[in-house]
Amino acid sequence: MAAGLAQLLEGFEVKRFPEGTRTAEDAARAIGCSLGQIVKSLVFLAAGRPVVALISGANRLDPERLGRLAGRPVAKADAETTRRATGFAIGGVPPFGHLEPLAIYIDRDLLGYGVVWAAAGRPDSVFAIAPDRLLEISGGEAADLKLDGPVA
Ligand code: 5CA
Repeated sequence: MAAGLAQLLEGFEVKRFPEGTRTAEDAARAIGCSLGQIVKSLVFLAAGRPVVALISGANRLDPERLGRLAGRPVAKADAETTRRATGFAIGGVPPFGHLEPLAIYIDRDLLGYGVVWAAAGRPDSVFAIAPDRLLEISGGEAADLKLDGPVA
């Protein structure tokens, strides 16, 4: 685990599942929580700059909405760009503790849960966090980001 992330995760319980938590579905199954409680940490290039969208596992990101907030055009980052910007491989990208400080946007639906689960830097590790702490530590902006969500 990267030094920065390890420090940020002090005090949080990191759970490791040998069966893997690479996708939101894998993570929800391993943890035994709802898909909506999984935090997908998706890296996009918005106006050429890497940004992170934290999206509920039950939702899909609407690139149009992200573009309005972060700048257009919006394109999904490939594996190499994701690693270069965050320091982590797809499937293990955490919601904070990235290599460079990145703008972070948080799906408002995540705020409706008492606790959510996010990747802890590896494709087999997750940690639980209250959504208000996720907002605080990530410095992210809560927004309507899901496809077919309420009109902003
Ligand atoms: N550990 C889990 C849940 S905590 C996790 O990291 N889920 S995730 O959704 O944040 O990461 C998987 C996501 O990476 C997929 O939803 C997909 O959007 C993206 N992804 C998977 N493969 C690729 C790829 N080849 N290029 C770009 N993005 C990809």
